[in-house]
Parts: sequence; structure tokens; C-alpha cells
Amino acid sequence: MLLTDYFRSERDYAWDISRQCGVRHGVIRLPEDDKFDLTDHENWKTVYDKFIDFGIKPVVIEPMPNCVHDHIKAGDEKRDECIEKVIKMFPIMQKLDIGTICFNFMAYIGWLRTSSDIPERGGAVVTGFDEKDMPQVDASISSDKLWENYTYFIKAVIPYAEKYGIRLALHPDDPPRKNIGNVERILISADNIEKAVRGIVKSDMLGVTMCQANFYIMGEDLYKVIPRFADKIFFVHFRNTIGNISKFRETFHDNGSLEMARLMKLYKKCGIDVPIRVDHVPTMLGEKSNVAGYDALGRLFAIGYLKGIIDCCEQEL
Ligand SMILES: [Mn+2]
Repeated sequence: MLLTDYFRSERDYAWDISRQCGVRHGVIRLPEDDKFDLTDHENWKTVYDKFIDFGIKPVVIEPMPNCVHDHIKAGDEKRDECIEKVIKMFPIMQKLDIGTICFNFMAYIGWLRTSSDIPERGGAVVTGFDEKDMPQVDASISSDKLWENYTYFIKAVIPYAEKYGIRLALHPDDPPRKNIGNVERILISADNIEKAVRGIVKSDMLGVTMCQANFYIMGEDLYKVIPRFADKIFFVHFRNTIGNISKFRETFHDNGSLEMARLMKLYKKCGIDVPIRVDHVPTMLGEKSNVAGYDALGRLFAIGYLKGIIDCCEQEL
């Protein structure tokens, strides 16, 4: 497994935490201001060089930038020009040797939690979801329309992903519920994800981000799902959780329902050797939360824990 971490494009405290923990490869979020042109190599190079100078080699783009992806998911009048922009990202990524992009297909609402101050071990706090507290949503889209928009997008971009050798790693919906109000969701079961990555086009460039906790919350058996998608897992979100589709919360990486070391052994047994990063960490004592789930101290523990498990699985006696 290739140890990575998630980096915003402007240097912050988390950059130093990761670098000091020994992370050398980055999952990077591209700048979201209007000045950044997704289709311009020089714009990318400026961001890329900042990471290289810091000692981090970018290997994954996450997420697909919302400025283009939102229109593609909604299938609105800007969809085609946005797809053109996505296609123009691929040769730039190839030149910079960034081989993977993580994308989702949740329209209008991204990952959703209903609270961010649930007590975890020793007074740390985590985010969680409870269907009783589901927010009101103004937007509306049907699952049929989403499948149609997904199919349109995949058919348009896969030939170029193949031409430039870019792997598209589809992230499951979070939470993987049938709907949030009138916004339906489609990537909510292993069968639906199978259909999305094998049933529409056949391509070695189309696969899955194995966000472990989401598959668990779907009610899937990870010990079946990971082998089933072995050839399609392009990227792993190493995440733990407690609960079910109605009510769940994040945990410290060693304190949830998923058996993290066993899962790592399973990836190895299945020959899965891809970028991996920790996901959704607790906010710890004294930390002012910048983005709940993505604070620095929780990552410090999570990265060390992940690194230890990787070493333990890779070093033979
Ligand atoms: Mn995830």
C-alpha cells in the first residue's frame, strides 16, 4: 500500500503533521478559487511544485473539482462544457504523473452528518449521522436521472481516461442512503457500484474508492466486498465507524466496528497495492475544529496507526 494523506492546496498545519509522520505521497485538493484554471498546465504546475518542494509527491486528485462536477452530476446546461474541462485535466495529470482521481456521484449534497460534537474516547469529539435529524433539502433529483447523468459522463470521459492512463476511482455515497429528502442517491450498495464500474462501460480505468466504513454502513460484508472488487479498487479510504444506516458515528481508527488490521491483511492477500489515506478523524482536546473530521491531531494518531499496520502486514518474520 502507498501511504498518502489528504492535503488542501494551501499549506496549513496538517501539511506539517503529515510530513513529520513520514507521509511522502499526497492526495490533493485543487484550488477552488476562480483564478485557478483546471485546464491550464502552468496553473497545475504551480500547485504541484509547492508540494514537491515540501517533500510530497501528488498521486491522487480528490475530489473532482466541484466547479465542474456539480454541473455534471445535476446534468444541467453547463454539463457539456464541464465535461470538456474534465477531459482537459487528463493530459495534465499524465504529464505530472498523477494517475488517479477520486470522484463521487452525490448530486446537490455531499457527505452529510447531522452532528459534529458526539463524545468519543476520553473526551474527543466526532461527527455522526442520525436520520431523526435529517435536514430539509430544497433540491430534487431521481435515481433514474442520476443513473442517466452518470452514464452520460462515464461514456464521455472514459475514452480519454484510457488514452491518458488516468484511473477514475468512484467513491460510494456517504451516507449510502436511498435519499436525502427529494435528492435520491444511487451508489448505495455493492451491487449498484458493480453496475456503475462494470455494467456501463468495460474499462481498466474505471474503478472504486474503497471507503471501508461506507460499505460497512451499507450492510455489506467487507470480507466479501474487498475480494469482489479486488481488480477495481484504485484507492482506499481507511476509515472506521460504529452504527448502521439509520444512525452512525465516526471513531478513532482503532475504536470502531471494523477490524482494521484484518482488512489490511485482506487487501494484501487480494493483491491490492494502491494509494491509501486515513479518513474522518476525531477532533482532540484543545483543538479548534477547522473542518470537522479533518483536524490535525486526530490525523497524527490515525496516520501513525495506519503506518504501523502497513508495516506489520508487509514485513515478514
Ligand atoms: Mn471516504
